[in-house]
Amino acid sequence: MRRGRFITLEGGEGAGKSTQLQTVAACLTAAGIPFLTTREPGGTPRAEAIRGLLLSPGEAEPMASETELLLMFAARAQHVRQRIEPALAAGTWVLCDRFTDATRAYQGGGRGLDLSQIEALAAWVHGDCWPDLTLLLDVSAVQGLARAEKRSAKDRIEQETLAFFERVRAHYLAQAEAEPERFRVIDAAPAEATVTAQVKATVDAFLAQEGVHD
Ligand code: Z5A
Repeated sequence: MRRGRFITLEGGEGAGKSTQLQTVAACLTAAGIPFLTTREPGGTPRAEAIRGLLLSPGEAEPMASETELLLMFAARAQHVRQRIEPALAAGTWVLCDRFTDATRAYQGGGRGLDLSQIEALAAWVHGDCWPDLTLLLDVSAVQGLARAEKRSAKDRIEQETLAFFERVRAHYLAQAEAEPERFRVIDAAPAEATVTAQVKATVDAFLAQEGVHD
């Protein structure tokens, strides 16, 4: 049985990940590939409960950055063991809205936590289970926040400053530069149809590379 492939979508607030997840899903469906869609933090009942803790706006007690980091990895441990690894081992592809690159960007770039500790947690929690393909939807923090604001009330992390989201974006772009074989940077600033066309072309090229269209 050939192991499934692991595809992630990343980007700042309002970059269009949820929207473009549907584009990737349509490409996989058209190619006849069995896949599941999921998200982080979350993806299993326990991990979704941790998501609630992470995103509910703070009452009197602020959340320490270290607590935030450890809860992200607590949710991820559950998700990887219960859902991602079993699916990949069974030959099912996994299409996930965010993964550890988000921790690097938000808790590392945004919060300024020690990157070597994030890498140590990643190695402990998911070893060599890394995405095969990561689509980074890149848009300015100002444009992304404007889109996200139109959609819903702000969660705890969305209440951060513009400078925080600018650091997140810079960190994502640095990661993409450091791992060009895994990342594909998509310009997410244009209208939705233009972004969709870029995503479709990128996923189709990946499928060809994987021999899916042979
Ligand atoms: N987080 C973290 O800190 N560390 C971690 O390790 C992980 C996560 C895994 C929850 O993530 C939060 O957790 C998130 C990061 C943090 N922080 N915050 N805040 P999430 O992915 O569930 O939530 P999100 O980042 O807030 O996603 P989002 O706001 O839902 O954005 P999106 O999925 O990228 O965008 P969208 O929903 O597809 O689109 C937003 C709106 O823009 C919507 O109305 C669309 O119709 C519209 N849209 C989409 N594309 C376009 C284009 N091209 N033009 C115009 N309008 C568009």
